[in-house]
Amino acid sequence: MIVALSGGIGGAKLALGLSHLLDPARLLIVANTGDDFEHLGLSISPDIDTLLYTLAGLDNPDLGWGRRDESWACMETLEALGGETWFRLGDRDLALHLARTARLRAGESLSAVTDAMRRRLGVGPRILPASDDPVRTRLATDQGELAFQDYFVRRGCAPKVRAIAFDGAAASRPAAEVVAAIAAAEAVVICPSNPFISIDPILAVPGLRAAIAATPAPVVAVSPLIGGRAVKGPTAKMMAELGLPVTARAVAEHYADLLDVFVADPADAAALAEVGARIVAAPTLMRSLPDKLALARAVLTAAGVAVAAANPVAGTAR
Ligand code: FO1
Repeated sequence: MIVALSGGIGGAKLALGLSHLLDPARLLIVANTGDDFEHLGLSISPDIDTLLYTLAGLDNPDLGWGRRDESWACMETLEALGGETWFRLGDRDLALHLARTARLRAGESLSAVTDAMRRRLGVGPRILPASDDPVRTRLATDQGELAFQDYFVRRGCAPKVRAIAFDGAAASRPAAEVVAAIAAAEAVVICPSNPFISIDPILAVPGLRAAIAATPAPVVAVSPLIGGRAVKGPTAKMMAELGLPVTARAVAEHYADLLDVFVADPADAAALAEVGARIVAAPTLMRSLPDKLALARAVLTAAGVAVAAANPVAGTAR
């Protein structure tokens, strides 16, 4: 079993690449839930949904979130009725939130609901939240304490971040199977997601960081920065505001003792010489499917995992 920790768009891209190289039963994706929130009476889990849509081939290539072939009739109508439309929910995307919210209200766990949606959308690899208990990223900023989506969407990541906390993490328990899967893994992959708002909320679930530190499996992280710049999102800006050097090295050091291997873009690999982990240089910008396959292959090879020949696993999203 390869266990991949993922949040946001970059993580989902590598997860897609991995899904093409591994039989579905051999890949477990652990999703960040720190971005989750209740909105318009709906339980929204953006990073789970980005994974579901990406692996189902339904992701919106322009937005990076939500569904392709979307319509916005509900948002337009809600606007006319004076409802909140700052968080854009497409008509088809809304159906997923309605289905999830109904099942959660009926008492199903987030893991169970996510697995039901995965099967309905024809996604092969399992996707699990890091925890079924609520973990919510909150940011202390120059505009006060902000909930994640308020910071990220409503204010467009403009506030200056001073500190990041994960409400509920201390009381949260890892989702069933995640700890066992990590302990028995062939490899653990930390995807090129924002370390602070996508990976740290996963590592903040008691027992998960310890499980990763203790597993005999190689732990391989992929840098989300290229040449000191984030591929997408606020990673670089956030690092500067947190007083960290905006470098791949600072990311590797952030994961500290967890890493066996750190995969960085050739632009950064040279400056990573004496970092504790073994450094592997590989192009980390993923625009096309071949890019995603190549990085996934480099990651698995770095972890010593034998992968199939060039032919992608049949029936997986493009
Ligand atoms: N991101 C935005 O920047 N604007 C939006 O209106 C927006 C809506 C949205 C709806 C559903 C969903 O699953 C994700 C959505 N996102 C939106 C992305 C969301 O903020 C995620 O938290 C980011 O992708 C970071 O992981």
